[in-house]
Amino acid sequence: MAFQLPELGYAYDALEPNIDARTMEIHHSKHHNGYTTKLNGAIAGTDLEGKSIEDILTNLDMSNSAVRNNGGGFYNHSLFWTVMNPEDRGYLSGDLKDAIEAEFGSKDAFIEAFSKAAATQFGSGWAWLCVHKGGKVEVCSTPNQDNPLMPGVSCGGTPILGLDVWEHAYYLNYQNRRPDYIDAFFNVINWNEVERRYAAAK
Ligand code: MN3
Repeated sequence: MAFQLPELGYAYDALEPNIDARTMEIHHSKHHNGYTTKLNGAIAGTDLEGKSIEDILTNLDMSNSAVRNNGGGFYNHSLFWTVMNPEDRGYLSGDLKDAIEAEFGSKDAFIEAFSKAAATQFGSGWAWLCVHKGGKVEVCSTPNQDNPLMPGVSCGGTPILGLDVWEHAYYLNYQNRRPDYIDAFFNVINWNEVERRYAAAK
């Protein structure tokens, strides 16, 4: 069964004014669709065909650039759409709130650390909140379409919140103002989904 482009779960304009409809449409229907198609092409007829994306990335041969770039792109965007929600955002609470406060001191200090990771990732990449077995959380960033599941990247654990800082994610609306895009992201985070992912991964 080939990988399928997942539905967004909301309309392209649902995250406005924080993320504009045109950006969302191109990002999902062109960029994410492209990663999905190329991933399927890269694994067709190999022993990776039929494996889960988590299995593929966790055991990835990092010299396999087609699977690294497109498998990462498929997984990262699939996560990204779910951690944003125009209506049901919830709020930081429960065990995840406790873990974030234990690591960073406060929600605001976490936001500062995550925003810094996103702003200082040079060129294209992602900022992440990851959880390690036992529940400890970590903020980091990765270049291109790499992610924390892959072997030998700068951070580990399971990503539970990710922010795309490729220019294609914000340039139409924000041009070079990546920090404004990062601030806007915090207006649309679906904390219920992040917390669900935390509970499943810790
Ligand atoms: Mn992207």
